[in-house]
Amino acid sequence: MVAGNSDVRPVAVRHDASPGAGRRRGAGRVAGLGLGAVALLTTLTGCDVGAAFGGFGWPQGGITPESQRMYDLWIASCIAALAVGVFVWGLIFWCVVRYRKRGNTLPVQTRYNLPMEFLYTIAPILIVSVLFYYTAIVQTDVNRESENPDVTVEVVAFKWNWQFNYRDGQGVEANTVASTLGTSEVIPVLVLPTQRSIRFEETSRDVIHSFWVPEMLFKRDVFPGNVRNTFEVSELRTEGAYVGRCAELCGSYHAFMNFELRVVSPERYDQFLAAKQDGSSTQEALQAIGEEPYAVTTRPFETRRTTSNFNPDNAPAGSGS
Ligand SMILES: [Cu+2]
Repeated sequence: MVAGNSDVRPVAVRHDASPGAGRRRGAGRVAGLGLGAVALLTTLTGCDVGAAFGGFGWPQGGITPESQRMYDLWIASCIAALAVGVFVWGLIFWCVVRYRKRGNTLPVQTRYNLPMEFLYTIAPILIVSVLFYYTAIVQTDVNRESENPDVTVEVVAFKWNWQFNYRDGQGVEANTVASTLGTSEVIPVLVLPTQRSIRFEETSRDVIHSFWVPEMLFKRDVFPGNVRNTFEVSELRTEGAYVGRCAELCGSYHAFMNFELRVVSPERYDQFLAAKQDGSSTQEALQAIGEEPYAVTTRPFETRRTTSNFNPDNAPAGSGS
């Protein structure tokens, strides 16, 4: 239809001389001021905006500075996306109203408007570049490891539990000074202090697991073999008990592979470690510093497998139908 219409003029037509141009320029200025004000307001009250909208789906209540930085990045990205979204929705509705069909005359065609095409090619690239820039900064920050962390703990994962080794240094060469081993009866409790930087060094005895404490808003895979995944938190801010989980499907009891992170004051952490080194069990050492001896956020899993319900006929392996 368009091709056959001799009235089509593939050039942009300037409206500056039309009677309504002044009014439109004024409206544009008001809209621009409004957008600027909204942007300024959201920048100034960024944190409150995040809280008001439930973190835009991001979990709140992270207990490390790293989790706070990731949260801030998410909130800022959401606000930026919403600002772009509101602007685009505004343009769409404005066009729908302003250029609604009024007759059979073909509207002004604005193809090959180079400045416009340049703008909507450059603008997304700029937006993505800014997002990439801040993402790279936060990611580098979260992955940063210090020369000499205050505490180093070796996380050993196996089907289907955890062992936590408190180390006297970094790397495989360091020695374990105290250890906590999880069993089917007792959930392993990882005791760590506030106000100190903590390095986690991960290794697996069998398959790939993943060390995850939801309140740290961070998880990292635990690999078997000689790959030693590490990460660090610059501090744990809030004392308390936090459930930890395996976040990598690792077999039948993956869902029950829980542990507990118990964050205590640095003084009580030192007392706990001293008690462990003196030969106390983790439960005795926890009791010695006035903590609950057993996990309070999760409990040992019940396998519910006996010969009567799992393999009632006592059929030997390989004889299944
Ligand atoms: Cu696992």
